[in-house]
Parts: sequence; C-alpha cells; structure tokens
Amino acid sequence: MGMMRNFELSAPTCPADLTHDGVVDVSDFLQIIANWDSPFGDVTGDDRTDVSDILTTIANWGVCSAGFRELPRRPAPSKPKHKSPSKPTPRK
Ligand SMILES: [Ca+2]
Repeated sequence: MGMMRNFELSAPTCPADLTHDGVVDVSDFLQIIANWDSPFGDVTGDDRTDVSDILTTIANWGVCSAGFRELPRRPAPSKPKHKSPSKPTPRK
C-alpha cells in the first residue's frame, strides 16, 4: 500500500470535526477509533472508517476554519487600558 498524498485538504465544510465542536482534536480522533470499520466515524465520504479518515483528521487538525457551524462569538477582549501617566508626586 503506497502513501496516500492526494486526499482533499480543503473541504468546504469540516467533516473531520465529528464532534461538531468547531475543533478537530483528540475527541474526533477517538470517534474514529470507536467507530472503526463502520460508517459512523467516516470523514472521507466513503462510508468506511479507516486509516484514510485518520489521515484526513490529522491533516485538518486544529480549529475548523471552514466551520461546520458558527461558534457563538465572544465579545472581543477589551484591550488593557492605558494607564494615564500619573504625575510624579513631588518629593521634598
Ligand atoms: Ca472514510
């Protein structure tokens, strides 16, 4: 069996995100392991969970930029306020 090099990396959605939490991480990896050789851990669309699904998951590891769903946006963290330069207390 040769190395697979031409699997799709840029799917419009994020099928490797099996847990639908917006991140491809070890929880998705575990889903593949738990559903090995069944259609339920399939991320490549061939209705089989096998090593190609593992490879696709690794290739898409991290935050799912395409997004299966939009995560609720957090309010942008407020920048630390610049402290107004306090006047040096006059010393005697
Ligand atoms: Ca598959």
